[in-house]
Amino acid sequence: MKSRRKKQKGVRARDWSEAEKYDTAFTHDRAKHRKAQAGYVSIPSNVIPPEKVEPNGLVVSHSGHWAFVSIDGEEVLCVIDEGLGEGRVSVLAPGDEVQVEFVEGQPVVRGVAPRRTKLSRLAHEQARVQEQVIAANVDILVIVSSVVQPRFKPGLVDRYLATASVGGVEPVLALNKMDLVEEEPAAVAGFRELGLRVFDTSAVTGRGIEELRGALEGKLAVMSGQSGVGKTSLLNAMDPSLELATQEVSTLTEKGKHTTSAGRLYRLEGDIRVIDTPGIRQLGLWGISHEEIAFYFPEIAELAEGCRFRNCTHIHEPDCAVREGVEAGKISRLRYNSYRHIRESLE
Ligand SMILES: Nc1nc2c(ncn2[C@@H]2O[C@H](COP(=O)(O)OP(=O)(O)OP(=O)(O)O)[C@@H](O)[C@H]2O)c(=O)[nH]1
Ligand SMILES: [Mg+2]
Ligand SMILES: [Zn+2]
Repeated sequence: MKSRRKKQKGVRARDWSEAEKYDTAFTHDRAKHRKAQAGYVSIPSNVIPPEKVEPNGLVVSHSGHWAFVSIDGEEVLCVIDEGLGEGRVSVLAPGDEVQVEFVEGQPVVRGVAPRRTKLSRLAHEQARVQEQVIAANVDILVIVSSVVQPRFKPGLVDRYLATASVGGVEPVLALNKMDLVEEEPAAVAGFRELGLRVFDTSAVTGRGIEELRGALEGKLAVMSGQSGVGKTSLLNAMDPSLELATQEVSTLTEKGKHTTSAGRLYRLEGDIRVIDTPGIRQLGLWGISHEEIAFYFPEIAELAEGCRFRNCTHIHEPDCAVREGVEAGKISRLRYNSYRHIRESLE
């Protein structure tokens, strides 16, 4: 008779510690013996819903079915319950607070607590558009940009600012490789005027490193930016004992080589916790519609109250206070162009 039971969801965990036991005591049990030979034990799925999660661990890093979770100060390699996230590629993010259960000695991530804040982007994974959470429960987003090699991209900073705002994270800008130029790029003044805290840094000379450390003290932060801008180098500069791998940018294309391959949480000297992340090529916005994007440009939202039409897009309508503001120099043209680009990309 065919079994009517639905195939049970579970996790397949490699359990080498048990292998010896199976080999000796259970050789008569053929099924168990086969499993032991394959090196797997099967653990049934038992997901805990977010609101019921009582966290006992903090996700340090993860990949596929595995996660390193900090439990009582110790890093434990856990399997992730297959029922979590239902087919989503990224179920966890560094900084997630999770509940880990021990099933016959095997640690299993059973549930993820609701996130207080997050840094998310739109990702194309498994032929679907999905939310990719880069970091969870972070207080500060350090937008890392180099002034040259690779060159400064104000439009990318605008995308980060909107992303930080949606996720409830405070953004700061680390303007790195300042040892290679005389002056800040012109666009930076506009960001300062918007109230963004800017740190001129150099991982080579140590400029601005103490100030950046000061801003991160007692907090959980995430470093994000293009490849090669010096995210990992800044971590090394803040705590030389980390000795993390970095790599020079291509002299030909001035692009980074995607050295950091997975997000990972580090504890630095002096009560600082920072998540280093892989360099991004693009930052697709998640959780913002084209109608809403103006609200994430505070200076545009402010002037928009004076537009003739309530649903003014600030692109072609008559009596648009925003476009008048651009003409009058009250809104930076760079920011306005960014607004238009992002709006178009969301339509
Ligand atoms: N001159 C100069 N070079 C720097 C500075 N910071 C980093 N670099 C160099 O830039 C290159 C890239 O640095 P990484 O720290 O690997 O860059 P990353 O942002 O972590 O790159 P991914 O891991 O690929 O995302 C390395 O050769 C660093 O030595 C700086 O302040 N000044
Ligand atoms: Mg790196
Ligand atoms: Zn308008």
